[in-house]
Amino acid sequence: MKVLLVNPSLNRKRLGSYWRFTTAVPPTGLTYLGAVLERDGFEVRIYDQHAVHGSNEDLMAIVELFQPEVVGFSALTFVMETVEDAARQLRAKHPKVRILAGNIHATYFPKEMVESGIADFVIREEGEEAILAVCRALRDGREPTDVNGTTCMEGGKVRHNPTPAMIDLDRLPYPAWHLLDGYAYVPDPLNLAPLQSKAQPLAIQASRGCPFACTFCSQDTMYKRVRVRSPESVVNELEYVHHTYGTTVFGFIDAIFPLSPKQGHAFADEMIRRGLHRKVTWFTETRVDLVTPDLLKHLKEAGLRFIQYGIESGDDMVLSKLMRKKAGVNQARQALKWTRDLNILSFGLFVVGMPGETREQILKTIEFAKELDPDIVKFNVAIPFPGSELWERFKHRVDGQPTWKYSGWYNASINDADNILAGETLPTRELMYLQRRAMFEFYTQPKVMHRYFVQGLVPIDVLAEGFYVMMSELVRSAFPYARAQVSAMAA
Ligand code: B12
Repeated sequence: MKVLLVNPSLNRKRLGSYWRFTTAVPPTGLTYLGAVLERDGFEVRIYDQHAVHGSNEDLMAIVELFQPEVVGFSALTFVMETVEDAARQLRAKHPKVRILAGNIHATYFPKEMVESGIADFVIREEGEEAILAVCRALRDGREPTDVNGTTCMEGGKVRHNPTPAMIDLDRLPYPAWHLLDGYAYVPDPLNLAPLQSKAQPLAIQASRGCPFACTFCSQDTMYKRVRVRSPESVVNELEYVHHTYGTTVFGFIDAIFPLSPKQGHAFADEMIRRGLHRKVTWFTETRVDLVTPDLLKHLKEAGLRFIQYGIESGDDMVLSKLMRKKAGVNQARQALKWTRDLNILSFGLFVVGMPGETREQILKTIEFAKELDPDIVKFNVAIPFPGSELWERFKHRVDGQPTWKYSGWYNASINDADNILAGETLPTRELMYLQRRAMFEFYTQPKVMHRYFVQGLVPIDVLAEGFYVMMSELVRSAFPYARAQVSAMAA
């Protein structure tokens, strides 16, 4: 039986020029699903529509060619418009195809997705065991209405089957990377020169879940318990993938890696003991309060070249009260200094526009980013992601309306009417403008430009593209903001 798994595209119109700059990182969840299905004899293809900026017309052409019995969508909140449209087209053109949906958005809106007919079966939380059970039943000609971890329609009513026990990570096969042959992935949005490699950069996962509960994140509710693989098992996989696919650059996709100095040191020891630190380099995302100079040094010896830190804000009150981050600005200062001293590249991630956050606090965050001086930064506007505490607090505002509508945040023409947090934060247009200004202010600093242009940290084509996107987004957001200011003054 044939199964097509799809990583959907973001909506081009909503994204504006950011569309050209969406990062193509391998969809690891789909390669895990592909691996369990192939092990059971299914014929699997992955269409990474996101990576190739593909359309639903392209998807229909692939369905026409491959003729799958099952199509499964990776349904994150931001891609729901694409999924909905694709499902509509599939129903019209290929009515026999059974549609599955998984990932975060499907996990939190299973009822809505099956009732509206977008999906026949929603697979909640981790997908490996449930997708196998659903596909096996379909292969055997049975209707899989009773599979644990799924939601579907039965006799005109929604059937919500119980959530199964969490998966033992050590029993999973390695991701089926061959299913992504032909796609071009990059290790980070700016494709930093020291991280480039001839072979594809691929992903590795050492844990699922997160022990922290930041108010803007859904990781702690999507995976209710943290599970960590042994360092041996992780290094076995790295070694296997390196030998099989020639991979020399790996990215950890854990919420946090390492979760503790103990886990980090044990992993580094194992990498060095096997000599893998001479063959591969890797990057990761962690917290500023979980690193020490010793740990960073050891990780660097083991191949670490690039760290992403969720720094979020330059104001301790925002960090502790509004975000419940449990890490402060001084810890960020230290971590960034240690990282730079060791010549490890860094990526600072910031969030602006939390409910209750003031203009002054946002401006402070912009200054703080410049002071910390990571190699790359990204400022996101706070979004109430389904599954997060922020969402729980404000979801009543969108009752009965399509939830994905409120994911159009990066659209500079968005106004308060489309903003679920309107009234709780700065006016939407001002927030959009400040976010774009933050990027502009950071990237146009002479020291940053010097690093990029003179030292060649960022490839020239990416630089040109990046500057085009940054300028056009700044202009796109500045006009509506200025207009709003003028009408406020007139009133
Ligand atoms: C790698 C990554 C990406 C990759 C790959 C995304 C993908 N679709 O797989 C890329 C770069 C493409 C990406 C893009 C985006 N991402 Co992203 N990404 C991540 C990251 C870091 C890891 C995800 C991962 O691989 N996990 C490991 C695998 C094993 O788990 P998984 O993906 O959850 O898959 C399991 C289940 O969800 C389920 N499942 C998943 N898909 C399917 C499909 C079917 C049919 C079934 C049955 C089951 C199923 O089974 C899988 C195996 O158990 C997470 C943060 C994190 N640390 O988790 C953010 C995260 C998922 N991304 C996020 C966001 C916001 C985005 C973007 C919108 C960013 C942007 N502004 O461009 C885009 C969306 C584009 C898209 N097409 O999905 C949010 C999602 C929030 C939400 N509610 O939707 C997260 C949680 C980060 C965050 N906290 O902000 N992302």
